[in-house]
Formats: sequence, C-alpha cells, structure tokens
Amino acid sequence: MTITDSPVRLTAVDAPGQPTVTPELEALYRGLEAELLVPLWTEISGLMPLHPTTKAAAHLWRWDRLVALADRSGHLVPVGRGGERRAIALANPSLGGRPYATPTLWAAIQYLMPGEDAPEHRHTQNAFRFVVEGEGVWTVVERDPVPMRRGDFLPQPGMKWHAHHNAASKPMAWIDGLDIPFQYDVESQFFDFGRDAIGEQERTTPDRSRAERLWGHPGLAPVSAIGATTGTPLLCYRWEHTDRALDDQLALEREGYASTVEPGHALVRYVNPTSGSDVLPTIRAQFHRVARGAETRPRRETGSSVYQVFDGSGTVVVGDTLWSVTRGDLFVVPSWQPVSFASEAGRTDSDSGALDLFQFSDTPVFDKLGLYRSQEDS
Ligand code: GTQ
Ligand code: FE2
Repeated sequence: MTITDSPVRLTAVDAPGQPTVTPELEALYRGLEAELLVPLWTEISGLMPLHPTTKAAAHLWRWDRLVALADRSGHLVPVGRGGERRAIALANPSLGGRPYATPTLWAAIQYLMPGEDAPEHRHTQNAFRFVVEGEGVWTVVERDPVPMRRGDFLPQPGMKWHAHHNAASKPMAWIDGLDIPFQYDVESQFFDFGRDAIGEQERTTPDRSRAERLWGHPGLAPVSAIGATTGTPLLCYRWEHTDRALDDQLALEREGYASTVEPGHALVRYVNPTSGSDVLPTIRAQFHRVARGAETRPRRETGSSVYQVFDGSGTVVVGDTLWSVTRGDLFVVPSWQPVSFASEAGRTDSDSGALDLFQFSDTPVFDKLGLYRSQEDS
C-alpha cells in the first residue's frame, strides 16, 4: 500500500499538548499513515471526551404527519414476505440518514389495513409495541394472540416467533421499539422466517392472551412455570394497570405520603414479574405522569431515550431545545442531555390536565456494563 491509499490521515497542528511541527514530525506522520497507525495524542479529546458527546440530535416528530404518511403507505405498499412489516422508522437527523432514532434504538410507526396480516418471523432483536390510539390488531407471539389497545405496552423478547393480524374494519397504527441499531453495531443479529400465514386458531381474538392469564396477576407467579426466561414472559401490560398505578402515586402524594419521584411527577417502570428487572435485556420502558401545572427538574443520564406523548399537552426541554408537545408526538433525548417536562393545563386535551409520557431507553445495556450514570441539574 502506498501512502496515498492509506485511510489514515494525520495532520500536524501547532496546538497545546501537540508536538512542535517540524519536517521530521511530518515525516513521522506519513510513516504512521503508511503503516495504518494512529497516535493517541492527536485523537485524545475526540476519542476520550470529559463527558458523553452525543452524535445524535434531540429531535421531535409530529404524530399527525407520521400517521398521514403511514396511511398513504397503507394504500400503496403491500405487507408480505420479504418486506415483512409496513413499519416506518424515525431517522435521527445527525445519524447520517440511517433508520436510527438514537445510536442504539429503532423507533417506528407500524400500520396495518383492515384484515391484513404481517407474516411470522423471529429475530434476536428485542422489541415492543406501544399503542397511542386505536384497537383491533392482535400480535401473535409464540402462537399466543395478544390484543392491542390504546395505552397497552407489549414487550416481545428476542427470538420469539411473532406475526400481526388486523381483525378490525379500520386501519391501526402503533409504535415499535427495537434494539436494531445496537445489534447491528455489535454484530449479533439472527433472523428466521416463519409461516407465511398464522393458523386459524390464532385468528381467534380472545380478550386476554395466555401470557396474561398465566403472568398477569399482581404479585403472583405460576409455580408450574417459574424459571429463567430472557426477558419478561408477560406479553402485555394493560393501560388500566398503568393508569391506576400513576393515579395512585399522585393521590398518595396529595395525602401526604412520599410516593412520587418529585412533586407532581409519578413514574412507573415496566418490569419482568419473575425478577423485578427490566422487561427486555436491552430496553427499559417507563411511563411518566406530570400532574396538572407541575414541572420536572432537568435530569440527564448516560444512554438515549425515545418518548411518545400519550396524553395531554406541555413543554419539553432537551438541552437548548424546547418543544410544545401534544398527543402522539415522538422525541429523542440523546445521551447526557438534560431533559425536563412541564404539563400545560388549559391547552390540554386530557381530562386530568396531566402530561402523560411513554419512555423507552437503552439503559439496561449501560446498567449491565457498569456505564450507567445520572445527574440532576438544578
Ligand atoms: O413488527 O416484527 O418496526 O421485525 C421492525 C422490525 C417491527 C415487527 C419493526 C420488526 C417489526
Ligand atoms: Fe419482528
């Protein structure tokens, strides 16, 4: 290889901490380039910054625009084997046009027309669905049909067979979250195609899944089935439970008990009923309720999050960026960017005046590797 073919480019600069620029130094740098070598002293501030310097941008997508484009896709793009899903991913503006909401997380709107089926497959990527509006789609996980309705959170650990089926007479939209970018970067992905059509038995649309009948009773685990699973065995966390848990936290606070993370801010995490830990090995999911007129303190953490406004209206501040948000809007909070929320009573469409936010993040990855840090800014 000649020097001009080398992808390594070293520039001698006259700067503090850098060696004096001489013809000999230039010759050394050409020699290093030719051998594909890079010295630390030219790279250190970029490679080893004092705190996370994110490649991702804080960005907001409006739900009404996403739904309009998903609906157009519904009329133009069939769902079937090969393309697999009518899913449209958020592409962070600072990540080179790739379908990455953050450096580790995929977030997409998925859309099924009346009567449509998305074919069965399985993959190592961990996934979940969250429903901000509508009903009528059943996701069939390991041949267990699970109905999806507004407010429901449906985790789906890696390598479980899954298909989706719209049994209703209307189209339905929901969001998907997956660890696709993370698994792409660490090169861990496997994918298998399943049956082209789900069985007749799975077209039945029971009100509750088998997973819920086994695992969906508070504080109780079926002794016949206790055992280690990767990710949660409970395939749906219903809105009525989430709503009540948040309501109770705020009610207890009003009664004088310490029950919220901070005044007016109720927060729950979706957990694996067998262990109390995160529902998926790479993804944490949480739900925030900011009471009418309340605001949260700016907080930052390592790792990135995607939020969807579930109900209400308010303002969100991420670093220097401020958005007015309303139902369905999706936004990204990059690593180590301070984020705070305020509900906006008066402008709200929710009954309570609260701002309800669904959040998912890559925190379990950071947690397991000892890289998690958080900080409150005052
Ligand atoms: O529904 O199975 O948004 O496999 C991306 C990949 C959804 C799914 C996505 C998937 C799915
Ligand atoms: Fe999938």
